[in-house]
Amino acid sequence: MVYPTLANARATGNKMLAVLIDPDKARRDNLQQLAQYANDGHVDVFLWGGSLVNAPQSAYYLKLLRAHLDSVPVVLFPGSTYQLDPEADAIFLLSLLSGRNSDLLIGRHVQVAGRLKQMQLEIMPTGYLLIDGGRPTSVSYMSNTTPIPADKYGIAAATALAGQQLGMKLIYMDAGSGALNPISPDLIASVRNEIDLPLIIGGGIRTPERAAAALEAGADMIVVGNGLERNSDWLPELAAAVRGVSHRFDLVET
Ligand code: 1GP
Repeated sequence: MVYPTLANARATGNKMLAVLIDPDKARRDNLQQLAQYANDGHVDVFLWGGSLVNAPQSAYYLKLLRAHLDSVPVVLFPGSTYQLDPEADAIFLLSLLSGRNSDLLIGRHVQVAGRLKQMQLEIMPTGYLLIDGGRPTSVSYMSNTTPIPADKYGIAAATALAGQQLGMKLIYMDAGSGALNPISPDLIASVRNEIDLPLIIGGGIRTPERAAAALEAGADMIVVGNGLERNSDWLPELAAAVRGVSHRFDLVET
């Protein structure tokens, strides 16, 4: 089960690192290398999903990744209902709370509810918030929604809180894949202070420093996709930065 680990991260300050793989951009050698890093203890969770579903080999690549992993879970982060796959361990069942597109708040969920039940994945109801990352991203375009402006801390915090009140189990704030600017520490801290749920932050995190800044501001798990797609050599350094923040939390606690 993935959720207890996330809840524990929130409770203890044991920070987590997720690597996002876009099935459309997956490459065999990169998947194998990422799996190796994960088996060596550098990755806590893989996320699997993207905006397009062109690649005919997507299901095959997910199987391949699973075959190479010892125990690290794979969570679906679906950009489309076509990305549901029973081969994964769990799913972030996203409601795009920052938008006003009813299809992404409830419509598509209804379409696939029966199918999802049959798959027996661990389902994590997720309040998903898009934050402006300095340039239009695939997800804002494809979802036909406007991200929350990067300096509207109150709106972001109120949106996350509404998600918690509606029964979401976690909040994922995303500047979108390839965002120019990651979500600022001040905005992360504002949301963190308003909710009790695990908080996931992604979009534009391309350096260990950016990862550490998001975690120190209150993220429980960060997500890195784009920055590892072509070159994953820096993953151990990234993982060390994540562990470094957890360690600092330990020192504060003791
Ligand atoms: C996007 O949060 C993820 O949904 C990851 O973003 O690809 O910019 O790392 P990047």
